[in-house]
Amino acid sequence: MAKRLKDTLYEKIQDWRPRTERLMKEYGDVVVDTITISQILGGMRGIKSLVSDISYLDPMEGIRYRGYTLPEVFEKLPKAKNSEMPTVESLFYLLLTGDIPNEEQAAEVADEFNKRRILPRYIYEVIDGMPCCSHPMTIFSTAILTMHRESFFTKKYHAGGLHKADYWDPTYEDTLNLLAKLPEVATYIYAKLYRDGKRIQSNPNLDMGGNFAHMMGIPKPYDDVSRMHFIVHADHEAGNVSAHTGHLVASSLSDVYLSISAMVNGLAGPLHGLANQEVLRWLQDLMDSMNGEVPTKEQLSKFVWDTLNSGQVIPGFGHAVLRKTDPRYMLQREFSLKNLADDPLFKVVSMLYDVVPPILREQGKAKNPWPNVDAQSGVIQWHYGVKEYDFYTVLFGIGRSIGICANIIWDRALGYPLERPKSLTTAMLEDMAVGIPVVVED
Ligand code: HAX
Repeated sequence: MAKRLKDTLYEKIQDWRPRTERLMKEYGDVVVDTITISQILGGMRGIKSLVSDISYLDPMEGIRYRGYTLPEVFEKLPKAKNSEMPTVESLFYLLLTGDIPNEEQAAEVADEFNKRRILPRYIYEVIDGMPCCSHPMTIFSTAILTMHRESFFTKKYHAGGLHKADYWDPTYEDTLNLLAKLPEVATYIYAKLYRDGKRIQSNPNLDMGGNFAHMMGIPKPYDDVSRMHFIVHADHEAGNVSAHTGHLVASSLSDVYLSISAMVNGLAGPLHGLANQEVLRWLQDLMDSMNGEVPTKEQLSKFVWDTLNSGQVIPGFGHAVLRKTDPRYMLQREFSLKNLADDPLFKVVSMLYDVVPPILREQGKAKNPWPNVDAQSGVIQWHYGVKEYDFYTVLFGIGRSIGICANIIWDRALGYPLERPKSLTTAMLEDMAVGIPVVVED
């Protein structure tokens, strides 16, 4: 029988700890980066100040999970039954341990999720009790926050006697309990908001992606859409708003319920995860202005310029780190070319891929004119009948929780401390700037 995930993880943690301890003890004074005023005032872009071994984002290549590119992840992970897509459970195993699981190891995660997926009764009541017109992300965050009372970590911590070296253990239990429940929470929010509360009971024989599609009531290949969606959104190294928020909040020893609820709130901003909703809203405005006809390239260019000239961003384009087309966009585009090539909205998205980058270049502001993950994801949802686009970021939130929880478990295992950078005043920056010659590059 294969070793259980938790035992494997414990061994990995034991092996890893001396590396972090050695860096801290023997090399703590090694300079990693220097910081400029424009970085401090410019949203800390590019400052190397976080550690994550779960994923790494190369500006030209895109994201790697545990050293694997996304195409490698999709190729190597065990597939769901009757499907081309890997299971989300196998991705969780990879992110947590760094190993590609075999079928049996992936099945253990699926089994753990199945045992833990039932929602406490009060979660339905909390969702039912939310005021009218609450955004699905607000409801999602609130539901997760409310489950804080379930936290093993918090109970054990307050009971006393929980050794720092063991913090990761109840955090692992909280993580499995939370991740298992997110599809149930999300599909109930969907049922409540858009289907008069008529929810579909989950099927314990299905994997997470399959079960999510089942609870949404959408036939194949939506199960593969869900698997792909959760996997591509799982992690994007540690500095983006959602990942950083999750890490920051967890660093105060808030449990995963508090931390993931907070990260969901960061994801809900239009410059981050909400961009997938914004893309669809913007596309709908475009289609309305075209009376539903697919626009010509000239009409599309004019619409893009009008958006820019009115002081708005083009949603789904640009990135704080990436400097090429997002591989997450490309993976979803390949799926779309195979499965929804004739969809009028997808045709427009394809045209935007040609039209927007030269315009953003001509405008000369965006450092990266290429599409990001959010330019594609909503169109696929729309095609399969999920047309309530303010729900899209909830789907992103399920995926992103997987990576952030894996990071939080490792943060605890490696004993990362409370995060507390230092702030300065503008006057202090001015004082530092005076008398220091400005370096002009050739
Ligand atoms: N449309 C218009 N202008 C854009 C732009 C876009 N898509 N992307 C960047 N710019 C502008 C910025 O607003 C900024 O303008 P100002 O100098 O007037 O402030 C200028 O170009 C320089 O920005 P940048 O350095 O290239 O980009 P940032 O790191 O500051 O911001 C963003 C990165 C993703 C926020 C940005 O590209 C953007 O707003 N994109 C549109 C929204 C979007 O798609 N967000 C999702 C990103 C992926 C993600 O996190 N998903 O969850």
